[in-house]
Amino acid sequence: MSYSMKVLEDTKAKNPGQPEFHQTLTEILPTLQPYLDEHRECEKAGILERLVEPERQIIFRVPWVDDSGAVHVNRGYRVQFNSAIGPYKGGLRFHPSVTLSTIKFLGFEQIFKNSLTGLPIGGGKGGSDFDPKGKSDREVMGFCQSFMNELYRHIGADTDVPAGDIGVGAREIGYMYGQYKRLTGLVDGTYTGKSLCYGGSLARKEATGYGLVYFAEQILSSLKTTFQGKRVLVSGAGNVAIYAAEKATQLGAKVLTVSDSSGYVLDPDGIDLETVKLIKEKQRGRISEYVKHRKGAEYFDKGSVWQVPCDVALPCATQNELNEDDAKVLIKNNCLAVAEGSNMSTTLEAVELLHKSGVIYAPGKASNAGGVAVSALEMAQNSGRLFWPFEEVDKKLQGIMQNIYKQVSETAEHYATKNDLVAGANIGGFVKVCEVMMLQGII
Ligand code: NDP
Ligand code: 2IT
Repeated sequence: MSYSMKVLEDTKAKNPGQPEFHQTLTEILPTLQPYLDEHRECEKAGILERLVEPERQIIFRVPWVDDSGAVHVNRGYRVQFNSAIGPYKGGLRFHPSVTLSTIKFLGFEQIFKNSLTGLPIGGGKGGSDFDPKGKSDREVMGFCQSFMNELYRHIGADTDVPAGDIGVGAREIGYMYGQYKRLTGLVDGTYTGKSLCYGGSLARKEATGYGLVYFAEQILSSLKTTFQGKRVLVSGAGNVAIYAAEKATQLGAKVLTVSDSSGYVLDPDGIDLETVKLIKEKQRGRISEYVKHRKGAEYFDKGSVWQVPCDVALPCATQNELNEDDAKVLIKNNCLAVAEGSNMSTTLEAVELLHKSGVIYAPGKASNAGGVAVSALEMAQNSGRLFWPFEEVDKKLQGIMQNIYKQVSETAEHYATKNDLVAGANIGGFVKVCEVMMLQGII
């Protein structure tokens, strides 16, 4: 058995009941073998055994009181996975489905993603099974303050810098950063995705979605085409989805769909983003309300966006939202590319099918790295007490996404096949982390 397969089997056995973590290990570890064959010293140094074991996992109680006076207890997590190349960096997810397995899969992916950005950030992730949906601002504040009462002692500008993810946006970050400041007395920018008026970076809100489209633009360019006139499917209607749809539209594409966990909207005239922003960013409403604002649009509470014929698919909601049956429909409809905005959007079976059928598939750790990249730029601005204009951050983001595509596609060509962006992203992200782990000794 190869080194990577052995570590895969051992790690799965050692971490039972963590299906999402097993899935990311299964996707990543075997693809590293060609590099490990060339670099036998990695096995001797136990690189993989150390990589799959988080440096630290923090699990804590988060008690809070709702508006009726009832007491609730949620579970909080921060998994500090790997600090080889910089402070732990990664978002916090608040969603009822969150378990240790979810946070470990996201944290493991983050190690490779952050390395691909070329910036000095390690991998971490956290969150809670708390559901902010339907809660009052006071309840969300109470929860965030309680969450910080424990988390604050584990984070810092040079140790671990959290950010947003599903269910954590500017409101939650504001409440958490406020409490962090109160408990530590520090105003050191620990947290990214902050509002602009207290240290946030311009273009951070847009960064993941715009970055995704900049990455997909590179894929289309390799096929000698552009976004102009393309039919694009976007799933989700949150931060990543909205700004992916915005940039694709700016580049001349027609975005046909958006969705949330209740259903999806098809607008044959192209999704109107002002309407989506009003419903989702201002009213915190459901996407079904879209059809009240736009004639000709239809709402479906069954099925998925992937049934709609398209040229490019951009999943931007959550993990495993695109399965084998969806992949079959995309292939039948001659879709050119699937680029992930969400993390691990696509099941392993669907990825294999897309790859075999020649649909170019970009894994999230490469194509959605724009968010964390601009987070690292926010950290840089905070430590320099600087504030860069939108155009400057956006230009840097474009350069970073182009570099990631180049690095990933060249690595794929060297170690696997030209369009195997999975192998390219995994090996591309691994090399730097591995080299640093070798240099820093057995820790
Ligand atoms: P948001 O909370 O802003 O939006 C999430 C969207 O996805 C909502 O429309 C939500 O619908 C939908 N969704 C969430 N969970 C499910 C589910 N179980 N089934 C169906 N739909 C679901 O989150 P983001 O836009 O920030 O994140 C979206 C994805 O992008 C996540 O996978 C995240 O990890 C990834 N990502 C985010 C980055 C960022 O900077 N924010 C950076 C890189 C990746 P509903 O309202 O009904 O729950
Ligand atoms: O998955 C991700 O990369 C994020 N949620 C963003 C992390 C960050 O630190 O900006």
